[in-house]
Amino acid sequence: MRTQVCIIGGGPSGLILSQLLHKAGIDTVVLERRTRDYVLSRIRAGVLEFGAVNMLRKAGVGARMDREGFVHDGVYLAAQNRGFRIDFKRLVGKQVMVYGQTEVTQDLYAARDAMGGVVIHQAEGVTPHDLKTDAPFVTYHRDGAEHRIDCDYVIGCDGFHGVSRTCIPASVLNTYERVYPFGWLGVLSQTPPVSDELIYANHERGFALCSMRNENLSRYYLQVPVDDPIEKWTDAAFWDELRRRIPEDAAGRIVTGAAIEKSIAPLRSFVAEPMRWGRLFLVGDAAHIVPPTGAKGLNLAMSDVHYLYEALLSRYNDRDEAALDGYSACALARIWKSTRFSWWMTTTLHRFPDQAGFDQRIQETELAYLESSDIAQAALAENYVGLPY
Ligand code: FAS
Ligand code: PHB
Repeated sequence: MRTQVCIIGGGPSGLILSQLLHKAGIDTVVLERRTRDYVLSRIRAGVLEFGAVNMLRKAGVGARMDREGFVHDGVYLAAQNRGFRIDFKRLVGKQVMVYGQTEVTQDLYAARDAMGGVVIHQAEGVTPHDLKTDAPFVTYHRDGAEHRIDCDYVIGCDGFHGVSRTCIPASVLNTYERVYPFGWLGVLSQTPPVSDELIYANHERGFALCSMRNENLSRYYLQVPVDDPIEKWTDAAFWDELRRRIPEDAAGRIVTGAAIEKSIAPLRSFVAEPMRWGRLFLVGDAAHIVPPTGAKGLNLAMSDVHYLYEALLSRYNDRDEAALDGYSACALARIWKSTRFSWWMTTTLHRFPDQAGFDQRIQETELAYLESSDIAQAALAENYVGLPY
């Protein structure tokens, strides 16, 4: 088989890149290791920056999001049993969209099907070859046979544990990492959200986040030891701890219910440089991971796609490779700014194991300063709604 752009990974970044290129007349094939059902069973991000919203609309995939998503003008921060609101719309004139990554991925798959896009599932042992030549190819196994795809470019949209980043020689690749000494226990419950907008709560017992998916589907997170056995967190234990960490008025409104999904995820900041090796380009989690505190993971994948899509368009339409040559530096500039914001949100809102009373007071003062200063709030708002592409 031959295609112009071979994309490894059928998550949100691989799918939207394939969709955008297809709409521009550029041929792609997506190779996904898992079944579609498995990919769609993952519960992940919940907040879309306005840039990501525009990307989905541009890809012709925004209709259900615009119908069913929730536009949020702001967010609440809380500490010491009281909260205050950051008004994005008033401060920076922008908003965010609350619409789950699962829905985004579902909509992208539907759009690929509608356009006859080629997404090959259960592609095992995907291996890029000859990346430093002008005739790269990718091999994979499926149905007991080996297959080969010749292409112009290979795009690694295969996430943190994918194969593409490993194709960049260790002598060339630089990685930067911070592993946080805690995890997030996430719970999905068919209960009405406790608040009309998200609540990020700092508490001496640990961080809590109240989010949602729709008017009867709530998403909550608690900071917990990353090695906690999930069995320790019965529904009752979860709801009791959540009530302790958020302001009493919100705790009093919580409607509890059975968890329909419960999992503990580790938190890390990770950036790999460069995001290109010959004809291989890295996108999304294949190149970077942020702690979900800033709601940036999926949104950074979207801005990577924006830069790479525009660069491939220049190459194929105008035979101009300058933007491809500049992709890595351009994407990394925005990635590091979002990495900084996600690190700041995480270090300000979480309780660290070795944290002294002084550190807790500094965190509370950081939030008190935010509450008192429109300038400080505007800085948070411009990062949360998404820095310009
Ligand atoms: P993805 O990991 O989504 O997709 C990569 C795809 O490549 C997968 O389908 C995988 O099966 C496939 N693949 C991997 N190796 C392959 C191989 N060798 N061959 C073929 N296919 C291969 N972000 C937020 O903004 N907010 C959140 O709350 C949030 N919560 C998260 C919770 C968890 C548990 C995790 C893991 C991530 C979370 N994220 C969150 C980040 C997440 O949303 C990512 O940023 C987003 O999925 C990035 O999309 P992709 O880059 O497409 O990578
Ligand atoms: C979510 O709704 O899953 C969510 C929202 C905001 C975050 C992280 C996760 O910062």
